[in-house]
Amino acid sequence: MNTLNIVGLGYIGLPTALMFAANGIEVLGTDLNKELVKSLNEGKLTFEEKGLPELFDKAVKNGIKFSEELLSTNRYIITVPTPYIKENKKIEAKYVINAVKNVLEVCVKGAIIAIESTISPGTIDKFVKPIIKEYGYELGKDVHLAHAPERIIPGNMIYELENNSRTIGADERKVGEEVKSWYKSFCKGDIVVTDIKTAEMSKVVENTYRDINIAFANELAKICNRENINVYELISIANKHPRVNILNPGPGVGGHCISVDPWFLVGDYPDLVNVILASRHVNDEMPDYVIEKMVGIMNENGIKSLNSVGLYGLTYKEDVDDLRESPTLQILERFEKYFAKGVNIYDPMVSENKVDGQTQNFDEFIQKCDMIVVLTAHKHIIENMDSLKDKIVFDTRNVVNNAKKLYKL
Ligand code: SAJ
Repeated sequence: MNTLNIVGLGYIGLPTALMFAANGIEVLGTDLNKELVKSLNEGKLTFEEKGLPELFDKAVKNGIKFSEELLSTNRYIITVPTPYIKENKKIEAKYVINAVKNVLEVCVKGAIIAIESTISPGTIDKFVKPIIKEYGYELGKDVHLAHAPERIIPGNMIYELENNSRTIGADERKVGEEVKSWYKSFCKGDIVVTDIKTAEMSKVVENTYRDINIAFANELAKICNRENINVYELISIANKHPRVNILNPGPGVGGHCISVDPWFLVGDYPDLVNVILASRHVNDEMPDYVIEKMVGIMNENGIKSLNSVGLYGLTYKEDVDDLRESPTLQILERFEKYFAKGVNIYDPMVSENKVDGQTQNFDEFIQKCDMIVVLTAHKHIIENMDSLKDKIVFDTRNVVNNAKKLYKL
């Protein structure tokens, strides 16, 4: 088989490229970012993820290559970012469009381009197919398209790459089966082949489902707070019902997926979305709710300044180093807006100071703060629970069991 060119070596592209290579496929990973390519060529990984160093070693042994330049070949997987446009909530497809254009410049006749980036339903029809025409290629003959959305979760990417089932969308069945055969080189899960639009929709729907269910848990937390009911006990009781599975409330929904993808549906179907939009609002308002409770706890305990308050956790969830859309960053944005200065910040997963008030010294952080707000449930805080025992703790993740005074969401 010919070399597989993976275009975009971020959180999804890199592990995917390594996985193909580790399983015997000849792979070239391409990225526009010179520094990133240089770092990979020097054997240095660009982010932390369980099992990634071992996978990297295996892929390098099998001859994976990294370059800023694309290769002239007949199979490509595009894994570039797809943010949304803040003003109208529609997809920002420019990175996908550029990647497709770059591929069309070099690909051989009959090449398959599989887009793995999350895209809103209709993106391939609206944005990608016209480019193929613009380049004078005939779709289905000179170039073939597929959509192969990813499903892996940061923190458990390698396991999920191998074991999750996947969806491949292609309007030509033969192409769908061909792309399926690529992924079969490492994927032990079912691989379902469908059309492009259904595949596009399935990905966005999966993340929207989770957003809605987290919003439900967050709304319950607010209701329980007013009624003085322990929301975690309530959820664990309700979950004993065989058909109920409520998720956990938290300080908000971060990450590049769940807090982003539902907006694609809002942007494209504004007259139809109700539950989806309401859930987005509930989750987006959680940082405000955390601040409101935080201020209440400070007042109750006579804490007058943020200088003696610490936020534990900067990343969007536990045991990853990813800060994208993180609830803590959203809380800090609100502080900045109201000139609320002086809060202390610590995150064991973020080894470079990214925000004002951040320290790399956990002991110093603990010493300085009378009150700690736990915003991310890293293993580190569970292992260092003892250091919280003399503190006022506001635990938004329900992991702390040992504090002078303990408040939950
Ligand atoms: N969260 C809660 N309560 C919960 C679960 C999560 O507040 O009960 C919060 C997390 O703390 C985090 C956010 O939600 O801030 C999202 O975290 P996550 O672990 O649920 O998901 P992601 O964003 O890391 O990854 C998701 C996954 N999608 C689904 O589970 C449907 C993953 O499988 C996708 O591949 C990924 O999005 C993606 O790239 O689309």
